[in-house]
Amino acid sequence: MVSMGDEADLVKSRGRLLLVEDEEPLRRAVQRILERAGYEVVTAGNGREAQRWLEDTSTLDTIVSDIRMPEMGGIELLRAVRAHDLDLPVLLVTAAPDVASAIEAIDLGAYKYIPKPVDPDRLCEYVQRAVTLRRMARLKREGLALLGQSNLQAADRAGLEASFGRVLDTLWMAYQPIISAVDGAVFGYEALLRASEPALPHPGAILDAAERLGRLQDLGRAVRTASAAPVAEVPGTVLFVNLHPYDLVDDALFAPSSALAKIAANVVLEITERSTIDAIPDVRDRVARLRRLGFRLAVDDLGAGYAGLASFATLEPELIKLDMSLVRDIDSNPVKRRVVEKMTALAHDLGVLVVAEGVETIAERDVVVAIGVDLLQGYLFAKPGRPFPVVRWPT
Ligand code: G
Ligand code: MN
Repeated sequence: MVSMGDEADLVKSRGRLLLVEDEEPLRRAVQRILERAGYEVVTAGNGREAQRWLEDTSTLDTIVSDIRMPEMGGIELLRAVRAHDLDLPVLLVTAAPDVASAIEAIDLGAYKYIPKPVDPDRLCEYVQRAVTLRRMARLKREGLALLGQSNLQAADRAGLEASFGRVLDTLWMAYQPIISAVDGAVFGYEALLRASEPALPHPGAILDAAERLGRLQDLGRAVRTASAAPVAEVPGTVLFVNLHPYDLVDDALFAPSSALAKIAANVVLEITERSTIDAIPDVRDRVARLRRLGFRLAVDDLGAGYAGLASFATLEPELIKLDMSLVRDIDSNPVKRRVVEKMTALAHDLGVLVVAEGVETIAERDVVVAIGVDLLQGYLFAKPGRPFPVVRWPT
């Protein structure tokens, strides 16, 4: 919470920024823009000079840094920041990010790229959002502390690393059946991440930790290997595996010798519509390579409230999975019903199969079946469990 003393400070400043830029005229210009927008700005001429501000990052709300600088560049600075502060937003300014530094920056949780020449309005907009994020992260930590929750250790890197290590050690996959809407026969199973680590109690928290620690690749590889194991023992079983967009830049995903690639003809890779994949370098080429290995693709969480159908156009999926928010109460909500009808018709025009996720009631099932959805998944038929839960078809 903001104490009274801080409130007085807030009137003076909208936030405290560290600006790191080696070209002095540009540094001055950007500083002026930010100060006019109401921020307090401290500056450094390169990453090394910036380091003295990192001893206590709690006084900073956001870093704005150039990438290419003498002595110590922006990516190295970002790495130094992440060594002890997991949520200080870092905005990177660059003329042209190359693929390698872009990947590393994503890995280290860079907040955004700002292209040069710097557009003042865009800069201020990004900075404002970053500062807000920083304050939200602070409030969340303080709130958790007040509640005495163990997630508090997510605030410090060592604690989070230990928790994440225990996740990798105890990781297992639950499987949830995906069944035919026509006769309830099993079509396949979605593998869902589970672990016994109290500090990271659900898949969202685990993914968040992996992202903050730059360990998404390790998590993705562990998930894919674990997912494939029981399925490979029952030949012909169709497996649905969730990919994080970041997995698409991991070469291991494209290795024909991987456990998953060996059963690729029976694997559907789910990629969520919630985050954009268009930032991934050569994404279309990567998708084509997955197809050549034999994988099918699904857009997950379709209609989850995020804009556009960007990943649909990029992936040209064989299947779409309608988000459970569209399925919930569809029997009493004509708008959802029309949306699902339209999406299903569109998908069928394109030869795409439609899965309805999160079906919980008989009434919901009956409506999506009447609409002509192809496949069903949800607690009504089976909860996720160890391989392989039995399906119910209640009447
Ligand atoms: O993002 P994705 O669609 O892959 O997430 C699937 C999640 O939804 C899993 O965590 C799974 O446990 C959960 N889930 C599966 N079926 C149902 C359901 O019928 N109702 C609800 N509320 N959650 C479900
Ligand atoms: Mn999914």
